[in-house]
Amino acid sequence: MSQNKHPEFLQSLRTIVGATNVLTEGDLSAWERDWRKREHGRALAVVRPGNTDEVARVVQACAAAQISLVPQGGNTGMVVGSTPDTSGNQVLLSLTRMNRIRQLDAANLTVTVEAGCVLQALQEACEAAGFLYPLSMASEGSCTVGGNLGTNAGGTQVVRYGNTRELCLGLEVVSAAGEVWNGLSGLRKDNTGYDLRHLFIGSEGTLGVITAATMKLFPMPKAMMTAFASVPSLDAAVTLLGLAHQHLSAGLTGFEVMSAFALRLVRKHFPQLNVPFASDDPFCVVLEVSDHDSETHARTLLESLLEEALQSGCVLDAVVAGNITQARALWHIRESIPLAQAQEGLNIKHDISIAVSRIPDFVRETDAAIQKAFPGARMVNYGHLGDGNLHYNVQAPEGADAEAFLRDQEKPMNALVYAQVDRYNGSISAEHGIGSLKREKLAEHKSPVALGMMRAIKQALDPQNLMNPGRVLKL
Ligand code: FAD
Ligand code: 2HG
Ligand code: ZN
Repeated sequence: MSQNKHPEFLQSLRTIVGATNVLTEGDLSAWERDWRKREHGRALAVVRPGNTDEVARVVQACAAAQISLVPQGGNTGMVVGSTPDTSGNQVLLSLTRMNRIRQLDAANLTVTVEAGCVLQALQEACEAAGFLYPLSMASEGSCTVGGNLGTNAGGTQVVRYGNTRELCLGLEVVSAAGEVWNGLSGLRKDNTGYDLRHLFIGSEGTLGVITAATMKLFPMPKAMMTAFASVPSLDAAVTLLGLAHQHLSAGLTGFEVMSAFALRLVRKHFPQLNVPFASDDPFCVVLEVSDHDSETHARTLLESLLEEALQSGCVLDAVVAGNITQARALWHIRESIPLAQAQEGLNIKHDISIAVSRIPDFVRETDAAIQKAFPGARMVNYGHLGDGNLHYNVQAPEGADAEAFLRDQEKPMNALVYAQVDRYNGSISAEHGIGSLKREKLAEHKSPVALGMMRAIKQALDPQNLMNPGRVLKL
């Protein structure tokens, strides 16, 4: 951090947001280092605006001084997109002071909320008013609505409610020129030309700063029932998913898969969590049913599904949570996998999507190719099977130096896995985004026509390239 750089500019920021909200000294690693500890950048200043007008004035000041900025919410992103580069010349714009729920419109089934609101705080406020805000993920205690929109986050309820994009009806955005676009209409129908909100959702802060959003709400289900089942193979997990769709239809609200090794890491690092089935069946599934009738009805549906699955052999064993505490405990096991991986050491992540029907073949083939090319590499395969989204992650061989593994093997490992993803017509980023970690890969795997249109949009909306430059696109 250099306090000698740009003194007049920093003074203008202090005038806009107040001196206590322009941080230039002390330990700023909470803002400067990414969650995975992949990069540690250096900011000119961490700036914490308190309202949309302040964001607009900060962006105007940056534009006038030709200083780029990086929007940040909870800094839980997985692809190094929310931290500054190492130049010490970027403003880190933290939205976390803007955390108000502006309006909950019960009749319209919408909530309008500021970008810095923590996801869990939003879920809880909606629940207190009798509504469900369904976006859910393990980082919900820290990630923010702005970050969810910036990355078009997915999570564990997408199979029923869709990802963040599908939940969003309108946005308020500060453009790269520092103008405020108020698109918080809350309309479910509005065909008046290009739907601008979709440009900003998933743009990872490269087109503008999202300051507020109007999001969809749902009636709170009367009952939610969770089961944890072991399955003999990924093919069986896919068969079970098909059965679950048939039995539960829109009542199926979660369907996650976890490999035996992923669960072994949870047992090792969080022994207090009581992972069911000590045996080493190849995969387990967490599935959830939500019901608008009654708990009895939900249980009957779930038990009839599991009965058929046990009889057909696609489920080997199953437990059904008896109450909400047990259900949370089962979900907690699944949600602890990324943390168990982090405890085990630095690892290579592949957040990929492939048509559900092709996932078993993909995994069979790719597992074999990896073991041939990287003997001993430990596959940590889990994820949102209901959405065709795997976290096809790789941990260094037992006892190996994880840092060296990452340094030497990440590139060839990515090349192998992403070539397979291409063969299977999949995506190299299902829900985490591109950030800087996958920027080069995007250029290799996206069509030149698509990349050309993306660059044209970036150029039109951010001609000075000041909004999170170097993320998503290589210009
Ligand atoms: P940040 O990390 O702060 O930012 C992410 C990106 O959005 C950056 O590019 C940033 O510049 C941009 N951004 C942030 N705020 C704004 C804004 N106001 N305007 C414009 N751009 C903005 N992700 C999933 O999709 N599904 C999961 O299941 C999931 N589980 C996770 C579990 C764990 C344990 C962890 C650590 C992460 C997980 N993530 C998951 C990744 C991450 O939590 C999500 O991407 C989340 O949406 C990021 O929110 P954030 O507020 O932390 O954003
Ligand atoms: C999850 O689904 C997150 O748990 C994190 O998306 C995935 O750490 C990962 O690879
Ligand atoms: Zn995920």
